[in-house]
Amino acid sequence: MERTGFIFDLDGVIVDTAKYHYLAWKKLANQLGFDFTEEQNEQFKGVSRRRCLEILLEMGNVEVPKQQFEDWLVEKNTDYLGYIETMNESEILPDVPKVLKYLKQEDIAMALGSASKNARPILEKVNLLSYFDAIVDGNEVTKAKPDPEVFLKAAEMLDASPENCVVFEDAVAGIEAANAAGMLTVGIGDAEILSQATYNFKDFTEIDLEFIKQLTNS
Ligand code: B16
Ligand code: MG
Repeated sequence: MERTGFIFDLDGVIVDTAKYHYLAWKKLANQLGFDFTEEQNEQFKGVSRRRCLEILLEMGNVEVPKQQFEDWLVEKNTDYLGYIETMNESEILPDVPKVLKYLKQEDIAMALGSASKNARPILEKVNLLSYFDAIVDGNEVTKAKPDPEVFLKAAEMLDASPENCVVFEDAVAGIEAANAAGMLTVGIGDAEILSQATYNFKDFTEIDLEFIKQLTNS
């Protein structure tokens, strides 16, 4: 079946912003009197900011009044924005431009499907915004991954039917969401963790253009 819509997650697929999310969450955890490890940060991948804070507070056994919760959300995001301020093209993950350029040249519709509310400024900073025909991010969805909403919306905006779409994702919740949307899935990262994906690659350096070509024609 011909794939007419290519949908990409952002954090962990196009750029490695997980490290900046980690630093900002760690700072907040330390401030609240407990540590937060990189291993624990794995659970935060693809998860909304609000849900991440809920999990963080559960980890630290911290009970919090509603307004304080909102303030910490703002504080974490302010720190995160400070980290991503200086991002540039050098932070695009290896061989991602190779694939985006090929698809653009072939006139294949592309969308971003991300849980992040900061997706647009990040794409601008790394100079990739112009590749995307549609951006669906954390500002546009009401139900977070693993709900398929983000990807179904992206398909709609690309005017492609879900079964004609392929999704590139690094998070378990993202693969689940794309599978639930009836799309073909490409897991980027650990194949064991992302075992529900149709195809698995460690990163884009493992993906050759022949594979992408097959997806667009098969
Ligand atoms: P923000 P993705 C996700 O992006 C991140 O993986 C996740 O760690 C983060 O909490 C979430 O975005 C929300 O990000 O705080 O910027 O709105 O992987 O779906 O592109
Ligand atoms: Mg991700």
